[in-house]
Amino acid sequence: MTVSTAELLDLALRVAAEAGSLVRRLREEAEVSVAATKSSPTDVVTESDRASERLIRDALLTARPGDGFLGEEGGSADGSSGVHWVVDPIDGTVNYLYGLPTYAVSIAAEVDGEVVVGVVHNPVSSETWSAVRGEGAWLAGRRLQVSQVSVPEGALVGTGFGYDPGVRARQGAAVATLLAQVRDIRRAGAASLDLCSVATGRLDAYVEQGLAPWDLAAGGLIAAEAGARVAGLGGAEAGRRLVVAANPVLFSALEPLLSEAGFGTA
Ligand code: LIP
Repeated sequence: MTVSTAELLDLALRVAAEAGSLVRRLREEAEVSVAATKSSPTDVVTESDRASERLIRDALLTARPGDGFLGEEGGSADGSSGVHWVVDPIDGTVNYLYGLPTYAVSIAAEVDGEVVVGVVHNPVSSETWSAVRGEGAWLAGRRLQVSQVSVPEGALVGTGFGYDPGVRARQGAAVATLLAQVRDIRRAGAASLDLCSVATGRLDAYVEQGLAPWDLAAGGLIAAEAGARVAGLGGAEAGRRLVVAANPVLFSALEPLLSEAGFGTA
């Protein structure tokens, strides 16, 4: 099927900006509270997450009624057009709950199962990253290029942790091993923004286990279109088991260290 990626990008940019304005206003005007918990008592959802997802889903499917939709907060819909939206209405929900400025609206469009458009919008910094497959990654009109750091000891590495205490213990042990082998570690709390930081050269690499499709879809395309290899270990695809993003030379240098430290183990 022929789909205009330019049309999908324009729609994603518009809707991400609208959702970003909504969640920022709710954060500034109201006391944000936990509406429910999910996989653990610390895996929270706020009414803002839900309101953002409703806005995004309604806007996208009103504009393109035949599309499919997958959202973190449960709003899913099958489609018939071949276009499927993958959305995190607020990525970095805990940061949002605490009033930390590191959260984003993440919107990706898949065509026949392949992510072709990605938009990540930080409503606090007013930064919007975007990418169309094969056409580069962009921020504020500037084409992005990942850093060229080639050795682990010179690499600033972003990471994150899941919500399950047992998983976190294993992830923490892996990060503790890696810490002595790299420049330093950063834990920002929003995967989509971590991936955009790799695309922008603000991080040299990113590694995290347990990401959901909506955490990865848009930011993964943006990082890849900026020159990063975005994958798991041993040739695996990036996914819930593990996501690693870095320029290809650094990726290869990091891979044995990540494996030996225990990243990606169940
Ligand atoms: C978050 C991810 C982050 C991870 C957090 C959380 P959420 O997504 O973006 O990378 O470390 O634990 O999963 O839950 O805020 O949408």
